[in-house]
Amino acid sequence: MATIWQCGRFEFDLERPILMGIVNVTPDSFSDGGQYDSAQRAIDHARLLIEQGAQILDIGGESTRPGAEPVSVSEELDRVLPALEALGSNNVALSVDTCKPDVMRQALKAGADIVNDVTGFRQQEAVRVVAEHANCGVCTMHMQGEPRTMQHAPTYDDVVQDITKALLASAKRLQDAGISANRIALDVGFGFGKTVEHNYTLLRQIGSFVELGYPIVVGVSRKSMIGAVTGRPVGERVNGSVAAALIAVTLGVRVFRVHDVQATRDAMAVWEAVTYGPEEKK
Ligand code: HH2
Repeated sequence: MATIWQCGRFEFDLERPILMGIVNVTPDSFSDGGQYDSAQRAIDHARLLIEQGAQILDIGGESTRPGAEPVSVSEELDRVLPALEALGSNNVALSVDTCKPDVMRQALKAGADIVNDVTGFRQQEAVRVVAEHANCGVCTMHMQGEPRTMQHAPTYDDVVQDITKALLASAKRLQDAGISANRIALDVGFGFGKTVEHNYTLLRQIGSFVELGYPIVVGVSRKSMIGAVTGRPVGERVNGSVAAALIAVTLGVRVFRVHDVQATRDAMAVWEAVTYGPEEKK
């Protein structure tokens, strides 16, 4: 199991769980419903997530939900750069959620510590951009197909084996370009070209991904796999999402991409108290 994750200015000790708070600077993300569609609102929301205990902010300017409108490079930069600039002095790592090499390049120049690519660095240019940076973290995620069509009958021979192979191939491409293994985190990509059954098989067996030796990022927060088994709409999936994160931490996952930082933090505090002994907070 990985013990550290090198992310630009930060080196995360993966003994303890790390929360990556989601900051959407998009008018159309499925879960915020456009609430944080301006940079200023996103920045205010990010500050709240920091107070609640986020150690990483994952800033995204393009929704990846099925059917979302594509966004140009300049529009995406207009959304994410003000947030990166405003949040750079908060002692929190800044991640940029993008699959565009030009956005990655500008975001890294503006101080981003992590590049999170939901397409798993499919574009060789994206690999080059992160390889040129001395020590940024990278999160490479598995997605079957393209966002617009990925939920049309996704199929696998063996979902765990197939995704393991794809993630190891992605890590190898990054390492072949000169990125050290301790900078690379893997993410199975819950909901990205997966049925509810696939998602729960992956969660049940997430420990086998932990054994690959890279930090594993889990992003299940408010997703349809939570809605599918609770019957709850997006705004009422916090309890189910926290339950899934808690299951993942017991299986060795240490990095959680979440909307509900406070609720997840509290659950992790209880897990840490059981695992390491209680530290009382006044
Ligand atoms: N999920 C979304 C976006 N980025 N990145 C990683 N590494 N893992 C994920 O599971 C993941 C991700 C979902 O994106 P979107 O549909 O825009 O919704 P939101 O950003 O509100 O989660």
